[in-house]
Amino acid sequence: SIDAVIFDLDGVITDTAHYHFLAWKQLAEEMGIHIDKEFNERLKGVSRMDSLELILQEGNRQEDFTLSEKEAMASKKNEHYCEFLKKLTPKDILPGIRDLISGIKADGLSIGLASVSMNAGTVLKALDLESVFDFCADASKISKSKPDPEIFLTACKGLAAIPNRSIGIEDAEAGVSAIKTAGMYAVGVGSTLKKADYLVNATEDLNWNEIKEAFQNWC
Ligand code: B16
Ligand code: MG
Repeated sequence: SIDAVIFDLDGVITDTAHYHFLAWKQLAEEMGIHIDKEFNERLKGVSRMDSLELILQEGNRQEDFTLSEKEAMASKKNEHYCEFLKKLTPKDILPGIRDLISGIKADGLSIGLASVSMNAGTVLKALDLESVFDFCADASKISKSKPDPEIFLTACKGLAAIPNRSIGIEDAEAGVSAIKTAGMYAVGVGSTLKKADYLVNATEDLNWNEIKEAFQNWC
């Protein structure tokens, strides 16, 4: 049987992944570094400072800045990002997510969040989804970002759920790896996530009854 379902936030519940991209792009361009959507795939689920390192590497600039300069750059990115977040409303919940949550709740299962974002609380509030989650594992509760399994294991623990009886839903390669290393069942959103146990193209294709059935076959 299933203990819990644990959601990634950015890219699964809402498309803040796009806002992260725009904010990083703005910062990168100020430094003459070009990043595109394909490169952005590598930033999904990766912490703010680790994302900055990847961008600097991309532009061969990783040796050019001190730690405090990097911290200033990361805060600047976050300011750009928070500007975008002001526009976020419950209408920005991705298609299929509300029905999925209702199905899980109707079965009496726990729902958790596994987001390494320090803005996760602000995002959930803007979407009016705070009351949906029985436990939120966020940046304040972990020390390693995805693909480390820590965030998903922290969420399982907070929900008193056994990992191999729990489902994780992710849109990022690093996130799917984190779910699998945690020993959970991985639902991937996005056709490139080949390591997922169950794959859909987009959130609107997430069907709770089908996921449950696939999970039973995996057990
Ligand atoms: P912040 P998730 C992650 O959230 C994002 O996917 C990633 O792009 C971002 O850099 C990271 O959060 C940190 O976010 O700068 O807001 O602390 O996918 O784990 O929900
Ligand atoms: Mg994500």
